Amino acid sequence: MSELNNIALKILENGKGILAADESTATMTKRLNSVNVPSTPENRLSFRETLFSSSSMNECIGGVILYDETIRQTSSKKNTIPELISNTGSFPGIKVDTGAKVLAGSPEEKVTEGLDGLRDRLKEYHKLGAKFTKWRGVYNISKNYPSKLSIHSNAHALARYSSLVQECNMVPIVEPEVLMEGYHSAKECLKITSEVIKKCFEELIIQKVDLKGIILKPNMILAGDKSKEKISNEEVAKLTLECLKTSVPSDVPGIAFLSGGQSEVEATENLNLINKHNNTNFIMSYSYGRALQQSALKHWSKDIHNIEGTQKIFNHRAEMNTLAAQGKWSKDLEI
Ligand code: 5MM
Repeated sequence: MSELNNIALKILENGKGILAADESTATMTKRLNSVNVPSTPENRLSFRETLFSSSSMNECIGGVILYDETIRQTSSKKNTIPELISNTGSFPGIKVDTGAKVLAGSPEEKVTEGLDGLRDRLKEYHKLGAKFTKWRGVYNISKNYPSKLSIHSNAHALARYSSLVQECNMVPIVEPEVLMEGYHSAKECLKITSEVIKKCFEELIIQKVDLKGIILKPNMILAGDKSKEKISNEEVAKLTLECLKTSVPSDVPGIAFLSGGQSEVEATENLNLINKHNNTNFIMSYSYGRALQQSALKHWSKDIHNIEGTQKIFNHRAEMNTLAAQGKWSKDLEI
């Protein structure tokens, strides 16, 4: 088990974070269409390979979460994508859930599926080079939601998934995402997120998951995107730390936040303040999708052959977030 603890710590060492490049084909198609690039397997690979061969991979990106299509693809230099990532010193990981589906008994909510046949899929991913995995449960805040049923069902699935992943010698990333969409206040986000995380750990313990061999991927505590309330970045950091301090067992080695729709700089600034005030023993880093890729994708779409230009933009974001993961970022470093 100390092997899993070592992998988790290595992924997040020295301010390193995780690049979430595990968009399903449907999501990646939306992202590519938004910048007028056709979503073909070649284009999806071309953008991702551009990121995975950037120089910041070495110093900043401890792990990359892949999607099933990508883990099976071959780079332009003829090595597999997991090899390309491992050669930079980073760890390849894989999203193993099969998506959030309507929750029976509470049809306005979702439960994440993918447990059937998971043990065999994990063995295959492990052979393909994966060292860690990801599963994401999603929760909406509104008047009557999330329901106890959704909190319980998603926690149960996250725990069963984690147990199978550790059995197969990989580190599970546990991602309970309380969505930013909605009218809720930051205080409500704090209350719900704390409840959701506590329930996850209750279930993880029942399923005998070794907490030293996981990484938690939570949302930060924010007011809903449609709420009138505006809270400061300092307040986001304070509430986020309060939430994690009271709901995460101390055995957990590391926390890697999702960006959840925050702008690139906002996600960096909040992470920086969290680390400046970090009064816990947890490593606090990032596992960003949109907040690492947005500007790079925009630039790449203008000329997909301008690899260097795209890498420069990606490197900058990765470097800024790695500084933030050590509380060393400041606004004047942004270009
Ligand atoms: C990269 O996006 C992932 C979602 O893909 P699908 O919705 O297509 O399954 C997502 O799970 C991601 O890993 C996290 O939500 C973090 O991404 P953001 O953009 O919130 O940092």
